[in-house]
Formats: sequence, structure tokens, C-alpha cells
Amino acid sequence: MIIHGPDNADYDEDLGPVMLTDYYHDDYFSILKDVMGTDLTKIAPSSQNNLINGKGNYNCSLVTDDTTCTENAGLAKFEFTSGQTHRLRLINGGAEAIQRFSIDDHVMEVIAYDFVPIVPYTTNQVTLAVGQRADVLVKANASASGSYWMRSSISTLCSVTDNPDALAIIYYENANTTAQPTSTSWTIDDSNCANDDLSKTVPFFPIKPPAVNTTVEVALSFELNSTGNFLWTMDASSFRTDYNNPILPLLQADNSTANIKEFPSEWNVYNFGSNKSFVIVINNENAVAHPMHIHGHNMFVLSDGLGTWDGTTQGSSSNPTRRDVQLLQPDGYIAIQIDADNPGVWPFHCHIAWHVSGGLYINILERPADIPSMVKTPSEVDALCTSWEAYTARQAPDQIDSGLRKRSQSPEVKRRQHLKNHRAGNVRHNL
Ligand SMILES: [Cu+2]
Repeated sequence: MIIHGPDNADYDEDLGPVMLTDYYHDDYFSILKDVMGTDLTKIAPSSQNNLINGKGNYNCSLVTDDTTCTENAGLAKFEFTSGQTHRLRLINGGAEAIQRFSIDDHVMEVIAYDFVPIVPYTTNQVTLAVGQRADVLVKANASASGSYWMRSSISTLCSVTDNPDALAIIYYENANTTAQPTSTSWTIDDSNCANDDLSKTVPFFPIKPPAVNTTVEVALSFELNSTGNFLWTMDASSFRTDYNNPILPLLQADNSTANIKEFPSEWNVYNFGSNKSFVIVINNENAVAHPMHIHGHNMFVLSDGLGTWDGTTQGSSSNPTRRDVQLLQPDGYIAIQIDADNPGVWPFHCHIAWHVSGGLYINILERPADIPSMVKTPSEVDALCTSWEAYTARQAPDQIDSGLRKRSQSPEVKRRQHLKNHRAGNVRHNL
């Protein structure tokens, strides 16, 4: 889905989405069983291919268990018109990989990140972690018979892959489309696991973040739990949700502080109360990069770096970078600021599929006092909850990650049942 907003730069042709995706021949559930298992050699699966707009070539004899593997599936193709400026909407829609996107012999003008227009800047490579998007303009300044490789390479420094290099082809209007390009790649910088320096990504429409008096620091780490399974932790707590007790309806029914305090600690709820704006600092205590994604907002990215935050804003303090996914560097930190302009419960999590499965997730609770009056869920959504209750009463879903897993004898389940009764008005508390 393309949402057309106000343009901050002129172009002639919109080539639409360009999806960059690491690819795995195993199905997701099988991968996840390994990731969530106790064999620590399997917690960081390696992608087998890298695709542009879902296409790429592969030697299917390398996989024995994927009957749908297509030999030589071909490459995505794009058409340039000489003299025209083309807009490409780059999307990293993958699972784990950090992508380095480039077009041989062409520079790109980046005009937006994560759909936030920025002051355009020119580069020959764009770095996108999972969930990140970039809008780039490319001037077709070669001859009308030209053809060029479009490339996206998985960072071999920051990611795990058997085959980093994705290719697509750009044909100019008079190119011989039966021949492959002979162009050569730019030299790609893969020397760190960071997004572009924040001083480069200046929002086109400036917003000055308001002063804050609340800063919360969260340590990002991991643990082996009592059964030896690998889990990610946020302030020593690995996230695990209960699909039968979503937090928002619990708050719509009872938004009292006492009720919120009863939420299980594994729901990782950070209550920011009536704060109008607040800062969250994530300190990465491991040597893996994490693209941190917020729902419901753009975040001001005040700072990102190695070590710990010194409290200053990088780039412009009156107009810092805004986006909704920001790379947290290995052994680094990010400091982000969020304006509480959207009451609700908002996920803030790593966008690497198996990291969020392993609990790398917190809930940001924003203006709980306003939730019953301002947050209305459609009746269809409420009906879905009722249907889910009925379905799961008959059979427990096989949920092996940070989502629901029924553990009928555990104290946690009994506590949740208690909560549910409480919500239904069956329990009275002595507060
Ligand atoms: Cu992560």
C-alpha cells in the first residue's frame, strides 16, 4: 500500500515499492522451534538467499526439504527513461538482515526514511535494517541503451547469511533486454552496524522536541531460562504476552493504577502515566545489532552510538531525526523521545523476527487515564476476542514464542485467570 503524502522533492516517475528480503527455505515455525530451543548453535539461523521484489536465483539442490524451491526464478526488472528522475520506495521487509542497497553507476538522493520526509542528501548506498524504509530519487543520466545492476547486499558484518548478494536489472528504454548488464558495483561500506549519522537525516518539516523530565533506561540483554532456552531480556524481563488477556481491553475496563500494578511482570509494561513527552534509553549489552521499532508514533532519535549516552542530542537539537525504526548498534545505545499524543499501549521491540519471538519487546503505556474515553475498539475487534476465547477454550494454540503458550498448571496461568475474573467483576480486591 502506497500512501501519497506531500512531496518534498520533484520526480518524474514512481517505480513503486522495491522489497528487500532475506530468504529462508525452511518454514517459519520450523526455524522458530530451533531459535527458541536449547541448542545454542541454532539460535541465529542463516538466510539462504537475498531477494529483490521477491525474486532471485538459487541452486535448489542445496536444499532437500523445500519442495517449492524454484530453480532460476529469475530477477526483478525495472525500466528507466533517460533524462527522467525515478522514485524508488525501498522497504526492508525481511526477517533478520541488514541490507546495503545500491545501483551501479548511479547515485541516489534520499528524500525520506520511514515515510518521514528529510532534507534530501546524496549517497551511493542506503542501509536498511528490518522494518526500515527509504524513498530515493535516481536520475537516469546514462544512455538510452544502458542497462545496470541494482544490488542489495546483506551486511556480512552484522547479519548471518549464506548468500548476501541480491540482484535486479535496470533497463533503459532502448536497452537490449535479452542481455545482462556488465556494470560493476560501487565499493560498499560494511564497516559498522549503524544507520547513517543522525546529522545526515534532518526532517524536512522541523519539529522541536519538548523539554522532558522523565527518562527511563532499559538494559537489553539475554538469558538462558531454567529449561536452558535462550531468551532476550529487557531490564532482565523477557516479554511474553497472553493473547487471551490483551492489555488494551483490560485497561478500557479498569485503568486504575492498582489494576496496572497487577499485570504480570512478563508483560513488560512501562507506564508513562500522564507524561506529555518522555525519553527512553536502550542500552545494548550484547554484540548484536537490533532495529528497534515503535508502534503508533515516530520517535525523535536524540542519539545513537557506542558505549553509553552522554545526554546530548546528535544532529540538530531543534529538529532531530524522526523515524519509527532505528538501529541499535552492538554494545551501543539509542536515546529516543516520544510525544504522548496517542493514548494506548504501544509495542516497542526489535524488528528481527526471532528476537521479538524471544521476548525483545516492551509495552509503552501512554496516558492510561485517557484510554477508556479516547480509545474505542470497533465492535468487530471485540467480537474477535470473544471468538478467540471460545476457540482457545476448545484447543490450546501451539504458541512457542513470546506469544501465548498454555501452561495449565503454572502459577502464572492461575494469576491470569484471576485477572480475567477480576475484569469480569467476579473478584473484589482489598486495596
Ligand atoms: Cu534484535
